[in-house]
Amino acid sequence: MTSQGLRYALDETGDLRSAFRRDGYLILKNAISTELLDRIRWEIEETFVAPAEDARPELPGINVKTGRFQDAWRLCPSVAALAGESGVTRVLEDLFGRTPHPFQTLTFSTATQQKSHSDHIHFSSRPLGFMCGVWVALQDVTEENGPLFYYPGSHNLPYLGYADLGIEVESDETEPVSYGVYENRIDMYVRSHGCHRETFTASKGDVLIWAANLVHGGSPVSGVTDVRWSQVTHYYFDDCLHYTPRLSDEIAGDFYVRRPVDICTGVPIRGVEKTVTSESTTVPTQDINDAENSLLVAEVVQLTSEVERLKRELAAMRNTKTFRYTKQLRRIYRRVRPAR
Ligand SMILES: O=C(O)CCC(=O)C(=O)O
Repeated sequence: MTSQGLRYALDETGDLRSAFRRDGYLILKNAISTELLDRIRWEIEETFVAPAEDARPELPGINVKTGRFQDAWRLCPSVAALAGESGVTRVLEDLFGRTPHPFQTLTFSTATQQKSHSDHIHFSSRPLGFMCGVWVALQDVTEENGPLFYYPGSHNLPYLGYADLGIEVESDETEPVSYGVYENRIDMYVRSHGCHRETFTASKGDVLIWAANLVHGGSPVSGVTDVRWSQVTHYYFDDCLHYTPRLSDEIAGDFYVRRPVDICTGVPIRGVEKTVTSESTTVPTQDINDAENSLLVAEVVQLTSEVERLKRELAAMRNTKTFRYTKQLRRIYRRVRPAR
């Protein structure tokens, strides 16, 4: 990142972390070199768009017609270079206190016009919040060509999944329908909690970092063209359970676990395995309690027998001639002792 971009973020917000915590997003102006941004567009065009349809490389997630190029980093090194851009990753490390790992890229040549959602529904973590998206403008974006929108502060509302919004998923086939219902309900939800939509009319090279639970999307196109080059990179952090709430039944403890890999290093992101079931969590606890209980019971038994032994000793002592004799003496002494 140019020092200009980082200075903007610091000047505008004072403290990066508190601004990110308050708003759920952070803007870094003019943070990426034009050379890298242009190279991404050129590589995508050359690799996927220019070749005849039957000569195009077959990669899942690449859709030339809709202008959506998922994980183009597999064939375009510049896409990976942006995902690992050190100026951005340094800011992420500062915000989260852990090393960020890019695990997915979405490069777009057109406005996405996606409805409201938070990334939490697609990519989440336990502990919650250790995931973020980084959006980069590969060209200037205006009010007309479908700017990114977001609801500042919405990330501070509860993390909601389908079940929390009263959406039932019956099967894989009905899931896309449920997702449409989710988009409408999450939008209604954040607005009913006082959040207001803002749009990001970005200049080429501007970066917006969003928190996992920030509700955002793409505005409709209102001008003559839907051309709008941008790239989103999704990041995870080490030592979390990485999972997909959309495909999980969290209430039943059934997590759809992901095994993400760092795009830049090829190394799996260190995850926490979800191997603990309800049985195995209760059994050791019971074992510990049982062991503690046995020790306590043994102690009580020992103390009770000690008390019994002392009682017997006392009774025996009371029966001795010495005790009876000294008892008389103690009585006399109490009567004649001098007053204090
Ligand atoms: O770029 C956009 O218009 C929206 C992107 C978005 O919502 C996403 O990638 O999650």
